[in-house]
Amino acid sequence: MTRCWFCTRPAKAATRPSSTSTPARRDTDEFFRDRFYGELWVGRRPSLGETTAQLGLETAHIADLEKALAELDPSHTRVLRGYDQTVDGIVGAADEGQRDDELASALSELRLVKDDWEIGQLRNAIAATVDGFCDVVRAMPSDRGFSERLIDGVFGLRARHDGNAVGYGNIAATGAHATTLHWTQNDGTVDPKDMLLLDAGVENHNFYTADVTRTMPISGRYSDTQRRVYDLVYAAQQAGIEAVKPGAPFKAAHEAAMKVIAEGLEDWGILPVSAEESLQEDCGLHRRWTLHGTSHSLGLDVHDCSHARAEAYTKGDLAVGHVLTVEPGLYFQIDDLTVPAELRGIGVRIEDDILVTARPAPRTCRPVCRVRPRTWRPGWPSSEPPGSDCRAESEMFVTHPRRTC
Ligand SMILES: [Mn+2]
Repeated sequence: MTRCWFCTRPAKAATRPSSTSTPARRDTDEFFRDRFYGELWVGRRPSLGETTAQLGLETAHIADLEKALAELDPSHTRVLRGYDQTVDGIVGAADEGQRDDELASALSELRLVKDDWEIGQLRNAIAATVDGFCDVVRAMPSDRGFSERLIDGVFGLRARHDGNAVGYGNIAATGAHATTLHWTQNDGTVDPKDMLLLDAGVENHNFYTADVTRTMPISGRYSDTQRRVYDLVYAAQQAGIEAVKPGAPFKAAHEAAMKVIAEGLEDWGILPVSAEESLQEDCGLHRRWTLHGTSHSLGLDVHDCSHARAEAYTKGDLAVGHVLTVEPGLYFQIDDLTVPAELRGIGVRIEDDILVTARPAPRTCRPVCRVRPRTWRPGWPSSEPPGSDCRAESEMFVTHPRRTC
């Protein structure tokens, strides 16, 4: 990384000449002795001049940063805080931070609608992610124990090879680990009779990330109980995706998915009240087993646009170009005595990345992966992908089969 800083300033103040020097080259001590930035240690890096040309922004040596920031008038400066402690510390916040909050919100809201280039980037990240899921299925033995690290590592290899890195820490959760929402330790021993919940996304070379989750049987075949939970979450996700359309509230997918979940739990005799009552704002007993929201914006960050004002995002309406996840889940903790013993320790989440389009777009309707595990058994994949019912007011980047991965 070049040691430069960027700052927008009124044009009249932008008098500092662009430096085209290469201060870290061989004629400096930095070249030889700086193990963080010296080129002898870390290799060639762009000069300030090269960086200025590449970005179209004025740059300066980082040694000048403190003085330049100290000269700024906080009442005429806004800082996107939380990214650089030095900048945060030197530039005071005016108006109790309100001006900075406005900047953060504005930047987030600019990212809500993705343009064609960004959509291409997300498709690129998702395609690599699909390949990563297939890699994992290919690598998993289905007839003996192995470590979750295998899953973590195989997906990580795809992410590093096809993209920049993983967009967030892989969640490679097997068995009861799947009931831990952010199981990133990934150090368990896999029992082939369990399911794998894999929540992972490749961050591509331009830093756009996918966010996909599949819950699949390690052996290639669900038990009846695993299938029952999977099918309910799948139905909830389909209902959520169907609710995604321009002009619909952002929360529509969540509400549609939760209705399916609550009704399913009522049918199973688990919910202590009716689904209708549970779905009331002041009740929500089903949330004991759903734990999280159904959707978030996706883009450069896995939780993109997180500083957008609620009225523009979570309490706003969907628009063409929004990209969001739809990812309901059901989690029965291993020690949850309020559910039948057979459900305890089962966690299922299914997640896809959805682009809001003006007209119904044909969904791809293909599994994330249809490869055989290393020890193939009949029943994998266990059903064909859905056919005629595959249209919605949204475009699925990634779809899945009814019951496999
Ligand atoms: Mn997600």
